[in-house]
Amino acid sequence: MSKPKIGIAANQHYQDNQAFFDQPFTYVPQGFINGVHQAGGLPFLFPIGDPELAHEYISGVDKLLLAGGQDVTPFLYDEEPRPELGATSIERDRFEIALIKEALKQNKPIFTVCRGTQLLNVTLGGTLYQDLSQYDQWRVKHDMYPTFPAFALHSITVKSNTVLAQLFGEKAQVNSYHHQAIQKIAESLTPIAWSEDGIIEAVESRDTSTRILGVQWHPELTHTSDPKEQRLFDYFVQTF
Ligand SMILES: [Mn+2]
Repeated sequence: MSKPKIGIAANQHYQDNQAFFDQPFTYVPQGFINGVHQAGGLPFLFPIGDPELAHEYISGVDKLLLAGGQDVTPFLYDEEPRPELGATSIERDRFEIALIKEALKQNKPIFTVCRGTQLLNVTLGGTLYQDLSQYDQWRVKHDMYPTFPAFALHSITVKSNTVLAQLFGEKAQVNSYHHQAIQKIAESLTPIAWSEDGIIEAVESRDTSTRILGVQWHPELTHTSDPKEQRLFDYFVQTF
C-alpha cells in the first residue's frame, strides 16, 4: 500500500537572511517532517504562493497539515492591529486560507497546529485574541519561551468521548508557545480541550463527517520525547 501523502504548508523566512545572500527561504520545522515520516506518511511541502494554486496542491495529497508561525492578520476578522500584535504575513494567510477551503471542498482531513488552528478558526468565521492580555481570565503562562519544549508544560482538560481523549486521556500536559488564542469560535468548530484558565487548546469539526483536528500546542517539538504527541501524528497520517 502506498504511503499517505501529507501536504504541509511551508513558511518563508523573510528577514535576517545574510547567510543566504539576503534571499528569503522556504521552510518547515523539522519536527513536522520527522513526525509524518515516523507515522508512515510522505510529507510534501507547499511553498507560499498564489491562492489559485490551492486546488492543484490539495489534489496531489491525501491530507493537509498547517504549522505554526506568524500571528494572523487581524483585518481577516475585521479588527485593527493592536499594539501587542506580533509579526504577520498576509501572503501566507491568504495562501493557507485557500488551502483550508480547498481541503474542505475535496473532503480531505486537516490537522492544524498553533497558528494553523487560529487561522482555521478565522477562515471559518471565528475571531482571535490578538494578545492574551485582552482575555480577562488570563492566569496561565501560555508563551513559555525560552523554556525548553519538553519542560514548558501546562495542563489541559480534554472532552470525553473524543479522539483526542483516546490519544491523550482527559487530563494531560502540553507545551505552550502562543500569545494569541481563539476568542469567538467558528460555528462549524467545537472546542474539545481547555487550559485551566479556559483558553481553547483544541478544536474539531462540529459536523463529524468533516475531518478537522486543531491543537494550540506544538506536537512537532516533543514527538520524540512524549509518546502521546507522536500518537497525534500517527492518528492523523494513518487513521483520520
Ligand atoms: Mn497554551
